[in-house]
Amino acid sequence: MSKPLDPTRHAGTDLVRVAVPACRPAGSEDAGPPLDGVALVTLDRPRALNALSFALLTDLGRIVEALDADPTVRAIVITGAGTRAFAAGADIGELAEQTPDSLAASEGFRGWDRVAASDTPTIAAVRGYALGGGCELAMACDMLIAGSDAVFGQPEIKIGVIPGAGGTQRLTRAIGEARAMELVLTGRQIRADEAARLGLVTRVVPAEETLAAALDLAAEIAALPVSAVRAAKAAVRAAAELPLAGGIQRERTLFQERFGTPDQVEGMRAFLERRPPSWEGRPAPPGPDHGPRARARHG
Ligand code: CO8
Repeated sequence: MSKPLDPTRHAGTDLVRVAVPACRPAGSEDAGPPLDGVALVTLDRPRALNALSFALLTDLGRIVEALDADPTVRAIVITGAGTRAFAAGADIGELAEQTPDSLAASEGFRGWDRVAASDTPTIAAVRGYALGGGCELAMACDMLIAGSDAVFGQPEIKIGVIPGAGGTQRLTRAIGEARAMELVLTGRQIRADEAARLGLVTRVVPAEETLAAALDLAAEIAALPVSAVRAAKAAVRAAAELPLAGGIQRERTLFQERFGTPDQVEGMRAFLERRPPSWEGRPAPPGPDHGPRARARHG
């Protein structure tokens, strides 16, 4: 059994580690100070290639829920311990014991669902295998940074089942029906470069830079006004969930709702006054090189 999560301290468990604020990995070119607003969640069963046991999935769901409710957390990176795998799928030893009824009653699916439901932006940092439920977890994140050693696939067909945590739906939306059909019906694994060509990943980076690249992306997002980031995420997500007219209407509503918010008022005023913005709940960043105008002026 894993240790219970202390949501007030984001303590993590034996199976899912948490760091808030996250630090760039030791040995990175620029390790630097902790990354304000960035949480790092690490699936921690490296000897089983971070296979997603029911206990791990329960911990993951609770941890992401607690992070998502914490206003100081503005971006979440999810990765796997070690270099061999993000996660090689749901735990097949446990799955082998299941029945239709036990799965229908299972809380396990909540792990994936909670990540997908997060209002806080999520980024998967994938090295090695992201297979089955591992690929589905990476796809449940908003962005996906792949190391050059990453391998993706939905191999469930080879063990007599099908993807069961969103794979048939998210893969199809990400890469199109014909390509998803081939991968799901054959269980073929694809390497990072092919995944990038198909549009499954945000970016491929050298393997050893994967986590740092994901954390840097998270820090870039965490520096922006959180209310606008959440609205932007909701609008992009609507594209996958609504027909075009409904999605455009959702975007329009979210856009209009920005007006009169402290971040909209401050962001536009700061632009016009040629000074760095001071986002809600946070002090203005030091120095003259902040804000869209400053950036434009300094190239
Ligand atoms: N489950 C449990 N244990 C695993 C898993 C897994 N998915 N994957 C790897 N392991 C374990 C191995 O059993 C092995 O343990 P041990 O050393 O104790 O024998 C250890 O990890 C290392 O694995 P290998 O020795 O197999 O390493 P290789 O380098 O030879 O192979 C592979 C690596 C190719 C990744 C191989 O391990 C493999 O094919 N793994 C299974 C991949 C797979 O089929 N994944 C899909 C699982 S089904 C699924 O994800 C459904 C999701 C929806 C479920 C919803 C439930 C609520």
